[in-house]
Amino acid sequence: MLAFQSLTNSILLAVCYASAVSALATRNPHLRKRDGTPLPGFSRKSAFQVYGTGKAQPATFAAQTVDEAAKAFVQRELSLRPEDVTVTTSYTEDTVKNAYLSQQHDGVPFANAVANVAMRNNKVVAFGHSFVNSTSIADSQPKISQEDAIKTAEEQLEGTYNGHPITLEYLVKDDGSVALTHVIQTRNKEVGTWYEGFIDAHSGELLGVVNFRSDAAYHVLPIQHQSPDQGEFELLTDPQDLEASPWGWHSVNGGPSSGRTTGNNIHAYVDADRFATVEESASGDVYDYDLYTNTTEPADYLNTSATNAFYLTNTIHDIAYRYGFTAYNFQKSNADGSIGKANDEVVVSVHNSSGFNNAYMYTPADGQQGEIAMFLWDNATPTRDGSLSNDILVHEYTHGITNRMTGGGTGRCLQIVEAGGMGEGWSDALAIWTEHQDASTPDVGMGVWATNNPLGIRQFLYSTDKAVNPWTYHSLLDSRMTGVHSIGEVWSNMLYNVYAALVEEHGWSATAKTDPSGLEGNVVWLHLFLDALKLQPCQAEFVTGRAAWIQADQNRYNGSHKCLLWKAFASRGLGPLADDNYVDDFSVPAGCE
Ligand SMILES: *[C@@H]1O[C@H](CO)[C@@H](O)[C@H](O)[C@H]1NC(C)=O
Ligand SMILES: *[C@@H]1O[C@H](CO)[C@@H](O)[C@H](O)[C@H]1NC(C)=O
Ligand SMILES: *[C@@H]1O[C@H](CO)[C@@H](O)[C@H](O)[C@H]1NC(C)=O
Ligand SMILES: *[C@@H]1O[C@H](CO)[C@@H](O)[C@H](O)[C@H]1NC(C)=O
Ligand SMILES: *[C@@H]1O[C@H](CO)[C@@H](O)[C@H](O)[C@H]1NC(C)=O
Ligand SMILES: [Ca+2]
Ligand SMILES: [Zn+2]
Repeated sequence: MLAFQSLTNSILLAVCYASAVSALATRNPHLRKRDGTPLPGFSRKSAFQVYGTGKAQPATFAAQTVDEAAKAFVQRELSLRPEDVTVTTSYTEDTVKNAYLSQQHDGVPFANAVANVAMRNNKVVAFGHSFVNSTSIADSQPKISQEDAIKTAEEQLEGTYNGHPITLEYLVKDDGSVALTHVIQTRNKEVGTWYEGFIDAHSGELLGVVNFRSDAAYHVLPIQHQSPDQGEFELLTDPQDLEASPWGWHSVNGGPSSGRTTGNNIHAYVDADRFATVEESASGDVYDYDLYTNTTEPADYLNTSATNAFYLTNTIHDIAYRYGFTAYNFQKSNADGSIGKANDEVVVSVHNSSGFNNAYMYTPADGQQGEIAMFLWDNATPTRDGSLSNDILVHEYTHGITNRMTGGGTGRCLQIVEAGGMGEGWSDALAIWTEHQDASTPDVGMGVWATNNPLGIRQFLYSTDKAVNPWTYHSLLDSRMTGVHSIGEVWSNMLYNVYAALVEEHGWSATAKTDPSGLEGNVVWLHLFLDALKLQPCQAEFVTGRAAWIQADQNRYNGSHKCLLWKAFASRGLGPLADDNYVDDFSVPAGCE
């Protein structure tokens, strides 16, 4: 078990639904076959007008039913014959009457030439439409049979026809011409798709697809914000990185979505009840629990906490995966190609009642589930919640990364005190890496919000300035070094100095979390971080850890950052002459002066 802080130290947008009727003219770029081939979307921009208190209508209007009035209005506005307009549905709410209409030709309705009219006090208050004046309309008699259209739909949409009655509808194409289509629903319960395909009833081609599934969305504190006082909660749509989590965050090996905060990488649940995962709040994977405010008690925003913990730990899985945590990692299935044993996703206990003012992670060997316990912090009022403190979540999951990557997945290689201290240091360092929003390298603390203390839970802020953070290699002998967390402060601050030097020299990439291919300083830093874990020996020490970073740079970048790394480590006493006697060496190797 690795605690977040030593126990003695107890001082302590609109949502993008890919829905059937979208006002967006652009097509959904996520609509693809499983091999990545794009599918034709379904959308047509509508003209829309609102009329304030209302647009006056002829005297007859008042006596008409909602449907009659709306139909007559649309006919008048667009100079259409009665047989060209049909009311699809209508209803009255409070004082507003709403009608939805579609264009029609030869008795066949249009799928994507539609209108909506809102009426109030016998006036029209809003009107939207995507009707067309087309001179090229396909014949209303189909040439392709329904059976053939089903075959095409099933093949193209990689699912099975669900038996829903097939309709014949006109579909306006991008060029304004109008095709006659068979409309067929297909589902694939294994991969979680439900589509409606528009198959050209003359050519047999798939012309359009409606996706009934909403994108995954999570009401969370985005990872770059350390804690709720540092940024706003947002409803993030599809934050999963499909390169790192090819089945998303709720499916195992392409199986159906769990519909809950459980999946291939993470099982986030409440306290000790492993069945108490949070359920999606609407269709699709939508976890929109907007329950937190800075005066709410944690029990009243539990679902927000579990959603945030689920999002955050999955995101760290995805980032680490991109940078090489693909062996001995934590996944239920390794069918994505991960090396090692499966059935070891991380289970995260949110609002864990076994403690306060801390958090911890268990990392058994590859093949056994990791466990994270997130506590409440009751030294502030109202009580603060570790599951909303992104730095604490990253810190905990990173224990899993370092314990698994050092020594080949045994979970036994960061056991001596110095190695355990480095473990704490890596965890803080990676948390800070996720928080940068530009190339600046400010002084930064850990657990500042959770403890409601500007210094957070460490003795100094992390800093390149020795006046702010004085720790050097020799500090390991300091009387203030009372355990792994203090040792971790020294290591983490060295790594922060390395980070600052790399970013100063090579710039900063805003896309580093999902794109590890750049040569910017923050990208290089995270590559070296993970590469070095694989290289370093079991029970690493500062000296061997530093040697692993320099070797990692040789392996990946031909040693092009060698002198920069030496200088940064040496600035904190870990130069080439530093050895196990903890004497600071501020020199650099010949050739790097
Ligand atoms: C079709 O064109 C006529 C003449 O320009 C116009 O009055 C009418 O509103 C148009 N109808 C539609 C559906 O755009
Ligand atoms: C707290 O988390 C631990 C670690 O995963 C778990 O074993 C335990 O059941 C959780 N709840 C309580 C009340 O201890
Ligand atoms: C939290 O989620 C559960 C389902 O997982 C639901 O039953 C409950 O109503 C939600 N609570 C709130 C306050 O939304
Ligand atoms: C809570 O948030 C409000 C508005 O967002 C802010 O004005 C207030 O200072 C905050 N209170 C605390 C205790 O952080
Ligand atoms: C490293 O050197 C090799 C051979 O000299 C070269 O092919 C490669 O592109 C270099 N890589 C980098 C990152 O500089
Ligand atoms: Ca594993
Ligand atoms: Zn820790």
